[in-house]
Amino acid sequence: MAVQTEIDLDRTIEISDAQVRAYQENGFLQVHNVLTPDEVEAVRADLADALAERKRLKEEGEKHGDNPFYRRVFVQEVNLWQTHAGVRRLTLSRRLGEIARRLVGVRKMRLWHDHALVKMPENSIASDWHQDWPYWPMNHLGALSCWMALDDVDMVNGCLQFVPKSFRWGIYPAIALGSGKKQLEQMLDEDHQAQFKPVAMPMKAGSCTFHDGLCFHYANPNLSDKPRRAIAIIYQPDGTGYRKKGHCVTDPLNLPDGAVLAGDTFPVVAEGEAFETTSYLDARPMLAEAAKINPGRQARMKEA
Ligand SMILES: O=C(O)CCC(=O)C(=O)O
Repeated sequence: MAVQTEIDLDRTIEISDAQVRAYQENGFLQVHNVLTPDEVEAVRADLADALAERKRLKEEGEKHGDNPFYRRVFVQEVNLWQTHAGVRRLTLSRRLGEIARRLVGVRKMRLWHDHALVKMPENSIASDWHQDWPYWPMNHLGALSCWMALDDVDMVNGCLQFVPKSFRWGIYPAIALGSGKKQLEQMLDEDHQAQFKPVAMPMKAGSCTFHDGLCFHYANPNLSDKPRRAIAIIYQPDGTGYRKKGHCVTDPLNLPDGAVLAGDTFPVVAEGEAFETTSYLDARPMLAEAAKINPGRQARMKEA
């Protein structure tokens, strides 16, 4: 039975111009106390309920079942908003959606998907350095994740770490998370290796980070004795198109290449006037340019 809790996640919170500038300059932003302690409690209960419900509904042997390392990175469940009313309230909330819209500077922001990311304590391995966008079947840049901590996080239990400005390094190949390989060193261009100065984001439960789909990020293994619970909600600017490639969210939809990702699966989460700050999307390299910034990286990946 789904737990229903009384919280109002449509109340928005103020994001300053300085925060927007920081996001657009670095490709990530930490925002403290986005959820109150009561809201964190409610979301924790909803998440536990949604995960239990999903477990009951699902057969064993899912997509990542063939990679024994994947579950050591994290237990991941995608689109819990579609099966649980409590999670839906958070995932579709204006509070989070409006921050995402403000940071990117677009008129309308849609959901891409949510996912629970629970890093279990025993036998845990790192969430390898990666960019998210290469996993997504999109033909536009600009999608971003809100990573909401549902436990206090630090370097011991696997807080996120980001590399400032790395979202301007272009598109690197998608790496196999949990493969246990040190792929990044082989993959990075030399100048990017020199600029690779990660920043850790410890924070309290109810605080979150937003990161661009091309920002390199990572988390240590969870060395604590408790699960590290988080839910990440991924947003895409309205008008983002489909790039034909396998993905659990779009596979059942049979979309034609180039279709706009809209409709009930990708609801609008925030909409409003254009912002005075120009959208940083305008200043981003176009997809094709970003992909060919350094063609040598593909070759190095093949060698690795
Ligand atoms: O939760 C983690 O450990 C990694 C999260 C991540 O890669 C993401 O939210 O994009």
